Amino acid sequence: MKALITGANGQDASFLAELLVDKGYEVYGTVRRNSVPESQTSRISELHREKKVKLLYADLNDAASIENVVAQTQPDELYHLAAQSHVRISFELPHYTMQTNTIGTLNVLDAVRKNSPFTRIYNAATSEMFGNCKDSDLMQREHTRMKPVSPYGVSKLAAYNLCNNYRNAYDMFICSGILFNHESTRRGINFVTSKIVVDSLRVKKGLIEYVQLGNTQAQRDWGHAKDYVKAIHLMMQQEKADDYVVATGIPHKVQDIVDYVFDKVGLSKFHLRLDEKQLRPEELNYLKGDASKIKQLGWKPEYSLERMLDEMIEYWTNNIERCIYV
Ligand code: G4F
Repeated sequence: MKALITGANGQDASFLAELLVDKGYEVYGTVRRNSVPESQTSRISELHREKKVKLLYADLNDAASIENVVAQTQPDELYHLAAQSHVRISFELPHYTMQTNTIGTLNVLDAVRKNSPFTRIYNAATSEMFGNCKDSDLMQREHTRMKPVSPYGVSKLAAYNLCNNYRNAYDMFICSGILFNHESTRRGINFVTSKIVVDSLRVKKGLIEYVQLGNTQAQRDWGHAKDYVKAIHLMMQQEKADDYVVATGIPHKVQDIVDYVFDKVGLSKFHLRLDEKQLRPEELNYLKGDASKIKQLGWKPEYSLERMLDEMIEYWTNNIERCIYV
């Protein structure tokens, strides 16, 4: 089996590449040119060095480059994970976010349709598409109404709709995973879980005075990226393409993460400050996903939130010096 992963250096892509290599796949991945080349491969350097993942330059905003990699590799499975994935930054870069996430996905769909129509496609959709909609039991599932509250969410919903349209119109195999928040030691440090862990350790070391956050009352359904890439692979092995929610079903406040990490690291509530810059013009307040559909295929998450946070605290305790300020 041959797989192509767009955005090979992302958190999910790096775990997925490891999973696919373990399963005996020939794995290709796209990377964008970066003036700091080590940033292009930081999360997959080992797989790259050992030539277990072959890297190709491509950019979602350059349709010809996407077409080239699809035509060149003709993969059995294409995992489309590349995106501008930061919600708050999407308010600062709305055009770029729409272009990359929506038109970029269209570029992938067209490249496959024209050059490799039997390739199965996975599309990285997201719980951010729901916005503040929920069902009467306060959960989100595949058919919950979607009304996003960020340019990121809008861009992903448009891409999701394009995927469903291409699946029906051209009889293509396209699955979307509606993934709720998922973290790990490889999570970027400008996402809230990593930021809380890293900045708490910096406070403890006397490098900064406070952990500065935006809205700590928002609730998210956090899982582990390693568990979620197994769900991604599983949905791609089904006879029929479909869309699946991937979540734990357990919501927590951002404040709960702060309390847990502060307790573990040994900080008090006086080390937390509000950073107004981190408040979003419109906020998604509450996420709680119902993953019954993917669970019927045999998926279940293995990590608890606490185990994941412990893993992140341990990793960053040992690697804090390597962490660049953002
Ligand atoms: O960690 P976050 O930035 O994740 P967010 O916005 O929920 O998005 C992540 O999950 C989505 C799935 O639902 C993905 F589609 C998306 O690509 C991304 O992976 O923020 C989580 C919560 C938000 O409510 C935010 O307002 O934490 C709150 N928050 C409070 N202070 C903060 C901060 N978020 C960040 N990044 N930085 C803060 O200082």
